[in-house]
Amino acid sequence: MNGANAFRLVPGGPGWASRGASGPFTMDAGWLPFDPHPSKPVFVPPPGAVDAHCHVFGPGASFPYARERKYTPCDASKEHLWALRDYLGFERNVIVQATCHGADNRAVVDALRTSEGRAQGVATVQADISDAELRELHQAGVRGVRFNFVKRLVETTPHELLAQIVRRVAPLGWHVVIYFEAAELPGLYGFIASLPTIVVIDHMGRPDVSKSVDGPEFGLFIRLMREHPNIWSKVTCPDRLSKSGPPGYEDVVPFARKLVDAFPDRVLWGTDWPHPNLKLHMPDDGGLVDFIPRIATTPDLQKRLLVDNPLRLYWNQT
Ligand code: 0GY
Repeated sequence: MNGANAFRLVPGGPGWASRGASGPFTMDAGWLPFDPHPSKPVFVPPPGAVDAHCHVFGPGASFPYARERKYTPCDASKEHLWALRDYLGFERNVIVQATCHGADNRAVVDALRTSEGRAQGVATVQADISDAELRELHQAGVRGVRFNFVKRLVETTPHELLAQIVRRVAPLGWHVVIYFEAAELPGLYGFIASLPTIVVIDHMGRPDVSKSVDGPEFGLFIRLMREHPNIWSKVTCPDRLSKSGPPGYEDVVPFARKLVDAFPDRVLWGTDWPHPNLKLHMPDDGGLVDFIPRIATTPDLQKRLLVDNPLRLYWNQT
């Protein structure tokens, strides 16, 4: 993209739409690529805003997808991510390692290293990772590890192995990001509560939003956060949780708003771009940004959610 052929990648513009997977890979049949025409949001994020949950996929020709993956996505490059960041009015990203790359963090590390300090990351590591490899990830901007308990995405890892990983990364000041579905929380409660680091739970612990926000299922999640001041939540992915559907995702609002109101200093927000594994609809990324003021209803709550909290956790800025 240099010289006479230079053009600026803009969401919805030339070169934006997904071309599928590259290299030796074929995108899964039925896979929905990211929105080719995201809207420009009406809500303007405060200066310094961070998209604290997003991914890069490949491109497969440069960063091969993992052998053990459960899906083959569309390529979603760092250049696309930076263009989306600018278009949506954000300044920084937290890039989370996705399961299609297994424990091979090269695509994320490459994005972090070339982000000019505007992206930090969350990696997937195995218990036998060397100290030198951990240091290298830290130098690139990795500040957390992700444990995934969603059975359609990964094979189960014993808690003891995960605890070993925590013992390795805690001295670096890293936190643990955990992805599970609400039905699994009773079985995971003790393990999560035992973790000594900051713990960030993806997508509000994936509540069943057809149940009451004041009922026992979400009540257990609230109790986990209330009893453990080291536990944070991402108020992300209305598109994954909603049964009422787009564009309003009305049924998700009470859940996210409850967390933002109760724990304003322990919530994060992100697009989840490029939205892996959605089969029914692909969210409009601009529409997701316009969801923010419905769950963080004052400028103060919006600033904490989008700026203060992620800068404290990922950039060590208080
Ligand atoms: C998400 C959600 C999903 C996928 C992954 O790492 C992943 O593959 O996290 C999902 O399929 O629910 O947060 O990206």
